[in-house]
Amino acid sequence: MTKRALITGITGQDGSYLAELLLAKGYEVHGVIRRASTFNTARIDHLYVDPHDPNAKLFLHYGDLSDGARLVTLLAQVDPDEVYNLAAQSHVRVSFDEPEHTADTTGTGTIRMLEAVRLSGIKTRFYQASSSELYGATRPPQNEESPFYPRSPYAAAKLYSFWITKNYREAYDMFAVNGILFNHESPRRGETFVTRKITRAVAAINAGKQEFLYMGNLDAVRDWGYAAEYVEGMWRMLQADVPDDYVLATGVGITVREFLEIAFSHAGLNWEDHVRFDERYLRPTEVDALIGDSTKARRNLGWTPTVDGRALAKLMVAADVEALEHAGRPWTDQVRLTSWGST
Ligand code: NDP
Ligand code: GDR
Repeated sequence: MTKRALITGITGQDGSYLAELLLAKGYEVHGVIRRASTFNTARIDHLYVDPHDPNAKLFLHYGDLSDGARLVTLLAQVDPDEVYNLAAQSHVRVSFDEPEHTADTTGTGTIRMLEAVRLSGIKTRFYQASSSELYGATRPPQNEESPFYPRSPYAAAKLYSFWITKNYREAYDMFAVNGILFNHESPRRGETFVTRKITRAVAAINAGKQEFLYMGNLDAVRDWGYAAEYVEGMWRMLQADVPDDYVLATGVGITVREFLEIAFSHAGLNWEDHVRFDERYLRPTEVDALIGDSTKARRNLGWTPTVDGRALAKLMVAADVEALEHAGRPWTDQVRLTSWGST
């Protein structure tokens, strides 16, 4: 029997890798996309086959986490075996500018999804994209037993989503799990997150198209892993015998400053010649250090990450240099680069 999955946030970084993974495993994949005035499917265009083609396995549907009724009709129509709730306003700095919108999408959006599962009467497994931002001010290393201390409107909204997912597991006996994922990156990472902002700037400076890069707090420590490996962990959580919550992390923490050093030197550049400070990139409350302990996922799920932040800096610089030299190339080329870079 072909398994069916529904992914919210399929047009994002993780959604695109997860869709690839599930299609490769033989799933029929349904993605929720937002109606926009311009195309927003660049990350999944290489996977798309005309739905009239009998071999089509990827189907896209309009929907939005702010529209609960639509989520009910969609879940009833698709009747998926697995639901991956990846959609969110996912930028921490932006959540201070748009706290109410962030609460609505990143927080209330999750209860709309869970209620849609319940009200549509379908039997499905549910994955919630929880985050290491939940730990906030808690000192590293952080694991499933560490206390939560959110430090942004984004993290507070994700905290609600974490607990409501757990509550639906206990209250309605749903197979609903939280993946508490530490930062994970790739050549498909959104351009305003710090790693991709740096690697795109390195490529532009290397090509003589840019001179300076304006940055905020360089002392923050993050445990950066590789998105393609993290979506495998999401899938494994939904294949387990018992629903449970898991941390996914590499266990290696480096500062933003070190990521800068590695990224610039990979292109033969000195970061100090090009990086300038701009206070607009500071956050009213910062998360100083996140370094995860993923022992539980390694032991119970057999999940083992192989790419850490230092390797990622090089992999992503190589991908952005290549992308700039061959503007307009489709994402498939970046997939090839990604595989190459991770070895
Ligand atoms: P992205 O920001 O790349 O993607 C977010 C996705 O959510 C996009 O597809 C976006 O659509 C969609 N979306 C946003 N708002 C809505 C809405 N109201 N209704 C429907 N769809 C919406 O995030 P990532 O892929 O990096 O992350 C995936 C999830 O995992 C997010 O929930 C994020 O918060 C969480 N997370 C991410 C981590 C990371 O390091 N990447 C770590 C821990 C958790 P569109 O393309 O139209 O904007
Ligand atoms: P984060 O990712 O907030 O950890 O959330 P981001 O890459 O935005 O910031 C990481 C750290 O870098 C510092 N920083 C800057 N950040 C950005 N974006 N731009 C800058 O110019 C800059 N200068 C310094 C930040 O202050 C921060 O300390 C990501 C998101 O993917 C969330 O959705 C996810 O839940 C968490 O990771 C885990």
